[in-house]
Amino acid sequence: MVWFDRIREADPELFGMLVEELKRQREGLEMIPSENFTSMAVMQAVGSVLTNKYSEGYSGKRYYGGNQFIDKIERLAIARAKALFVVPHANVQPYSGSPANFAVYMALCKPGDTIMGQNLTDGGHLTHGWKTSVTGKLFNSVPYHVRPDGYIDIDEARRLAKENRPVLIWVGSTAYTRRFPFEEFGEIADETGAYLAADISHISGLVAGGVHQSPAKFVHIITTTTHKTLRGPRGAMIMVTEKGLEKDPGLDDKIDKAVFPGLQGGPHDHVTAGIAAALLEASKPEFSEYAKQIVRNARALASSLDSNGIRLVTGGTDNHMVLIDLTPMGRGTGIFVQEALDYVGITTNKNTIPNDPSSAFYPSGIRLGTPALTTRGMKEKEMDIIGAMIARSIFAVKGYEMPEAKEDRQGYIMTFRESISKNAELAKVREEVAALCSSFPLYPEIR
Ligand code: DSN
Repeated sequence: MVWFDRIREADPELFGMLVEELKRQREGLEMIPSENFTSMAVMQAVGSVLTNKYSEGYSGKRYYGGNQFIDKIERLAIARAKALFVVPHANVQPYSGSPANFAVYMALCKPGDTIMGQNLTDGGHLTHGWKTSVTGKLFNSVPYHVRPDGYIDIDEARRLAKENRPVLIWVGSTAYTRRFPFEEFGEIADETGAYLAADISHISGLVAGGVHQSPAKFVHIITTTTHKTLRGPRGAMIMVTEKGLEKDPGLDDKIDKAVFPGLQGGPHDHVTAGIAAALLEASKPEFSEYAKQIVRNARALASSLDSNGIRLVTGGTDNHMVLIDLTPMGRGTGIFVQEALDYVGITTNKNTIPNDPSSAFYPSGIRLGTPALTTRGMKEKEMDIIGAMIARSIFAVKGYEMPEAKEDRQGYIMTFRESISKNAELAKVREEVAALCSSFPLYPEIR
């Protein structure tokens, strides 16, 4: 198969860029925990004729004609989502995670209402009420935190919920490496009358594969993106649970109306087809094995980092993610480590850690994940090697620390960037990364 042949003919400039990105994905280690490699089936669904269609509304109730096949495809995606996550209602139209979460607010809250979510710098997500997100501006956001050991402080969450009586509580986050206490949050919601929404964007593939507890019994609503551990296209879903319908029999309708016409226009039908394809894949025994391997790999990576002298938030992981605490290396060193790792071909992201002594832009952590490498076929043996390579890269840039004075920072970063290309240890790791990647071909069908 020659994948980009028509683009090559029609638009050589764009073709060149696509080829470069494919090469980057093939020749590097993709370790951003929210990224993955979809199957060719998912990519073909997303690149299909469905991108041509408009279909505002829902199956059987559309505003445009010609939707007889779109209706079938959307119903298929919904049926698969309901079966996989064992819920009575699913909406597969949200464009991505942030609009999905905002639709939940639109369905349940009025401006000024109190909401609760995990604090951003404690691992939470922007859309769970952080001050720079519209969700922190429109609503009275009362964040809960993690304890000094890095685990969610459920006692604080309970106390804050009782004191503040939120309309909506979020459980789920983007930089948390332990099991989410869904059951305890369910009790808090029951005790305070709040709606409880689980945002399982990061772990939905682990839930589908049976390696993380499902929140379905404990929460009213579940949101998830579809492109992280679930390994589908970029999109999202909102699901309503049995518990949600018991609390509010009109909740399914409220969610649907909030998505359309409340927030969005026409659904991205090509993505809906990709979601349907991914959900079928996720229902198979091979996917369960994949999910288990993601977690085994994350544990092996954590153990390798630990034995190579790298400190981890909470000391390890229960899921697909590891959060490195770089504070022993100095203040605000996440940017230096991210850039050094980029140089050697390991793609990660700098991230805040709980009680970060630096800022969100120059944080003191690095977030790593194993979903994409696991898709590529890597196992514990490779994680052990990769953990050691990451530790060597971190120590290779030890001593670089973000200047206190803001005006000195850009110049310092420029000097650092120049130094990377002259660093002999990083050059060695870069060669080792390239050799490792060449043994795990990515998308061999694409040429
Ligand atoms: N950008 C996503 C992540 O990386 O976790 C969250 O929105």
